[in-house]
Amino acid sequence: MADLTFYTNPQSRGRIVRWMLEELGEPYETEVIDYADIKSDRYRAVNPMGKVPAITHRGKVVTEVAAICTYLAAVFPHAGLGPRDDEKADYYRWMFFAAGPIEAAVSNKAMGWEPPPERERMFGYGNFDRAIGVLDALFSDRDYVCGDRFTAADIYVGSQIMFPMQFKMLPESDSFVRYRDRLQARAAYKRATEIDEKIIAEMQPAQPQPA
Ligand SMILES: N[C@@H](CCC(=O)N[C@@H](CS)C(=O)NCC(=O)O)C(=O)O
Repeated sequence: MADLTFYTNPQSRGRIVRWMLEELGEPYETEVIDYADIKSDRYRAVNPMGKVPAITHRGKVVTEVAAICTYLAAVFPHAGLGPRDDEKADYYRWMFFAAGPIEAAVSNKAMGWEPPPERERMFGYGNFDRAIGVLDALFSDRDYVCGDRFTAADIYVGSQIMFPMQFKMLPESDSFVRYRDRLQARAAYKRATEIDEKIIAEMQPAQPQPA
C-alpha cells in the first residue's frame, strides 16, 4: 500500500495535483470523492473544509493545491521539481501570487464582480487587468516560472492560467498560448488528463438500454 493517498474528484482542481503526481513518479493511491459525499463526516476527517483535493503522506494531511505541489516537490527532491537556490525567489514569489491574487481575481471576475476603483487598494490583486497583465508580461520573456527550467511552480501557475483560458476568462495572448502549449506537450500532463478523463467516463451513470 502506498504511503501517499490522493483524495480527488476528476472534475476539480484535483487535476492539478494529479499532474503533479504524474510528474513526480512516486506510487500513490487515488480515492475519488463524489461531490455527494464531499461534506460527509468521513471525508471531513481528512479535510474539514469538505473540499478536494487533499493528500495524506507519512500520516499527515496536506490540503490546498499550491501547498500540495510545494510539499511534494520538497519531500521528493530527487524528482527535480523543487527550486534550486537561485530559483527560489521566482518559485515562491509566483506560486504565492497565483494562489492568492490570481485566484481571487479570476474567481471574483467569474462571478461578475470587480473591486470599485476607489477600493482597489484593499485587494491583493488591485484589479483583474493589472494582475493578469503582470503574469502575461512574465511569460513574454521566459519559458517557465523559474526561467528556462520546468518546476512544480509551472504546474500550479500554469494551471491557474490554463483553466480560466479554457473558459475564455483569460485572453489568448501570445505569451499565455506559448506557455500553455509548452506545458500541455508534457507526457505527465497528457497522462494525468487521460487518467482523469477515464475516471469521469467510469463515473457516468449507465445509459438505459433499449427494451
Ligand atoms: N483553495 C482550495 C480550493 C479547493 C476547492 O474549492 N475545491 C472545490 C473543487 S475545485 C471543491 O472541493 N468544492 C466542493 C465544495 O466546496 O463543496 C485549493 O486550492 O485546494
